[in-house]
Amino acid sequence: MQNKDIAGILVEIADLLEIKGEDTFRVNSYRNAARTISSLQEDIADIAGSSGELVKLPGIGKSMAEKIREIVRKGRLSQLDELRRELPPSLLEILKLEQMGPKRTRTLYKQLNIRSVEDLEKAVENGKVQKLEGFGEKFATQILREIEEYHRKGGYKRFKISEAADLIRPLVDYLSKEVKDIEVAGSYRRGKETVGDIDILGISRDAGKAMEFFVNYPETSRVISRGKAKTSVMLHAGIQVDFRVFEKDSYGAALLFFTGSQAHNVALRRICQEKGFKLNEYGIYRGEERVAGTSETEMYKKMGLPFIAPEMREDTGELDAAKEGKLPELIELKDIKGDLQSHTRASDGKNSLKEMAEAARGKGYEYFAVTDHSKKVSVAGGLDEKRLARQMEEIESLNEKLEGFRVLKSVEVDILRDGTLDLDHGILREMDLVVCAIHFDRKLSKKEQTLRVLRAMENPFCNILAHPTGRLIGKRREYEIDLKEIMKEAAAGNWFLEINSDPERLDLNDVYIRQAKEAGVKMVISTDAHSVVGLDNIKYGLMQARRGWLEKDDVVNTRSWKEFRELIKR
Ligand code: DGT
Ligand code: CA
Ligand code: CA
Ligand code: ZN
Repeated sequence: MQNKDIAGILVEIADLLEIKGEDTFRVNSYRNAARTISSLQEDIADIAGSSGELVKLPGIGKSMAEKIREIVRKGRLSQLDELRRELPPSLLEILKLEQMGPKRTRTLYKQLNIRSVEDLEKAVENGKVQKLEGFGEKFATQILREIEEYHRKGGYKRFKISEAADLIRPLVDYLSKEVKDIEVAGSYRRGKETVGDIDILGISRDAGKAMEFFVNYPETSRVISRGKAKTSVMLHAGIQVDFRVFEKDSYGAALLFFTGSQAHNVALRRICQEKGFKLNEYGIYRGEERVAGTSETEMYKKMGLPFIAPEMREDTGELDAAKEGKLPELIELKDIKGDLQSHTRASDGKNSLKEMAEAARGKGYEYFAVTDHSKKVSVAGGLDEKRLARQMEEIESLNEKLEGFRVLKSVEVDILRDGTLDLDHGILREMDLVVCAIHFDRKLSKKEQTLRVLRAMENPFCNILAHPTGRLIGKRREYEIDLKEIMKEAAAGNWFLEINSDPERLDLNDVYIRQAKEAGVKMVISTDAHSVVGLDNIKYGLMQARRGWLEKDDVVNTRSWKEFRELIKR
């Protein structure tokens, strides 16, 4: 993480606190710290190892130092996550407009409940903003011009799949009260890591009534376009939703069409043309006669194809595979027998070992690896050999009580700059499983970084390389590393690459997953949960695995612990 990224997080907190109306002194402490960090010559991440060094910097006190250490360690700050939950994140989009500072944003939010650029545009057009003190006609003209520019630049961000999921859940609940068979299509159904807009389909005989119900959804900020077949709205959260209703007979065709991807659709249309059919969102036609349309399966069948899972519909070879009967049998949630990365209160998790273990058991798993950080990650309360030994005893006594379930003694050990590990080999040898990861020195050259990882993974007790590229979606790029080389060695060396299911990471991503499979690499899907709730993220990792065409056999934590243990022996 670079200095400017860390400063950016602190500035965002300052902005949000200011919008919230916190006192100036507190707000400024974040701005001052951000200023110090961005003007610093050396890497703040390197100083952050000891809080003693940090507090020597101007404008950084003890509690600020703690926060900086948390950012360095996790790439994010829980305080910011909380603030974003408290205030609509779309307020920050408003702040990007030059005319809008935190004070103005706050006034409009408090007085007119303006939560997004969309809200603001509408309120200005309706003349509401101009009536407030300090805004006026001149402001109105300028801001409308600026918003126009903002739209032209395609100012809307893509949403992380988990963010989209949180917005979709209540919306689907709401729509289900009026419309039957609600389905979410588009990139969301294909399981893409980010979603541009939300596409929802439903069955209704009375489309007008369905649309009326849709636009009355309380989270709607603006109706973009309204018709009988399709209506689009903007939600307060700043994401567009397209809602379409169909009749039963064409519902399969609609679902197929609006799930996409567009490239997949184009390829399907070609197949239909070759067979003398016409394809659209209402069905497959021979002349005027509809010959398929009710279900996706029926549609594919008419084209001479088996059902293709939404995650594979990207026109990256799935149609040839389907024609040849060579589609993979994609891994499913029920295949996963255990989670292999998790943190407890011993390092930076929120729940105790026992709580995490019980929650994992409640998911129907057979085993569960507790992988707290090692000591190098001191900001996360990383464990040294002594504390780890104690935790291992705790796990052993817990295991005696948990029948048919096993907590694995494990650790997320840091790979040091020179490729050595952050813990004595003596203790690593005692573990059931060792997960290795990079959290520092991300800026090495590609060659150095690759050698560093390979050197670490040469250790016979290292089993899994966690989050292999280190990226955070929308926040931090991957570090330079030769993944091809890593994959080659992993395939030969009997160690595994992680698919980290944290929706901010999704690392490996879908493209790398597929490359890894082709290189003969086995992978694991882990949550990296820092709380009981985090265990649910497994579904996001699973979707990426499916997008990477993985089958049960490609994923090691679909094995029983007994088989698993055999497999990791080196
Ligand atoms: P997104 O929203 O950017 O994350 O990606 P999608 O895939 O959800 O794209 P979206 O919302 O524009 O459209 C949803 C699906 O509808 C898309 O995957 C395929 C289908 N679709 C939309 N427009 C067209 C089109 O002009 N031609 C074809 N063949 N399909 C289209
Ligand atoms: Ca979409
Ligand atoms: Ca759409
Ligand atoms: Zn990690």
